[in-house]
Amino acid sequence: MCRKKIALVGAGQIGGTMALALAQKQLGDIVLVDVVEGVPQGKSLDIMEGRSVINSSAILSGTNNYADLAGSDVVIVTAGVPRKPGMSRDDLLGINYSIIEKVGIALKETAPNAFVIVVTNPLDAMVYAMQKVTGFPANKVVGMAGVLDSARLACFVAMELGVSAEDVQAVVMGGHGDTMVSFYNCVSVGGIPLPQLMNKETFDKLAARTANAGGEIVNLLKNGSAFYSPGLSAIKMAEAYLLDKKSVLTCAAMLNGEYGVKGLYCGVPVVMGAKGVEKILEVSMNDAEKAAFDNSVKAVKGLVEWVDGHSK
Ligand code: TXD
Repeated sequence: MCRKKIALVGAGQIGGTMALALAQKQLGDIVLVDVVEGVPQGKSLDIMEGRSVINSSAILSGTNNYADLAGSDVVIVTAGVPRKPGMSRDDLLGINYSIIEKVGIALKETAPNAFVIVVTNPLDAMVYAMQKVTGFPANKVVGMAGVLDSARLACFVAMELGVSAEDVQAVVMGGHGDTMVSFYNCVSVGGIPLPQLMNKETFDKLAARTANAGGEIVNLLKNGSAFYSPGLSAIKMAEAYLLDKKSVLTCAAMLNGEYGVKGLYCGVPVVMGAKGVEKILEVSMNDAEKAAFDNSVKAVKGLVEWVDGHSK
């Protein structure tokens, strides 16, 4: 059992999923924070009561007070609203920005040394806003999207080939929106490059489903967005940091000239360990992939300009 303090800001669908996964993995003690009275307290108590069933000694608590974030080692932020059918992630910009700003101001006061993982949409703009509001080093503020998008593509490839998803590794980069880019040459199936097993036409269909995978679930749920796989993806990032795993994960990281981009957060593969983002890995792209990636960066830029125009 690792006795680090992990704060989950937002105790909704993803927050609750993460609390359970963290307790099962015993990655630390868990504080759930939300503005709704009773929900963080109720969810943490519910999991506390199940600990003897899952053999966990994690301690969970729930609060409506940001002061309880004090001394957190890791903070995962899902505070905000999810989309409903017919909405794009970008439609959440205004409402979620004001929430991220509040949480960021609180984090600056209470947990200046934390590793911060932002999950709230529109992801790339929200993680940019969080870094800007807190002023924390960019390697300690990251966004979760690429782990999820890559897992979705890996799932669809595994389903198509009839193989185990655990043997498929995939890379989906760019902004977490309709313009995200799936890389044909970066998928491996048990170490075998995908182009040896699947033609590009089939892959393109799976890539299109990946770009729309969040919307597919929103349309099914009708009253919210995906939460199990997003929650598990964020925990994978927290684990890489807490256990200094040097994991290669795709996440929204601040680019400083890599891929020809400077000063923007965008989904790229990184090495994640005890220093947070320890290195950004540069994937070589063909002309079509580079054009698609640049188009995705352009979409992120538009949202970030809005944030810059609204931040104090
Ligand atoms: O890949 C990704 N990054 C994502 C992101 C994948 C799926 C969903 N993604 C986004 O995560 C989604 O669009 C939302 O913006 C967030 C959270 O999704 P979730 O499904 O967990 O939403 P809920 O269930 O509505 O939970 C949000 C909680 C809710 O309990 C609110 O009361 C709370 O956030 N909330 C706050 N907590 C703390 N502080 C403030 N200010 C606050 N405002 C709302």
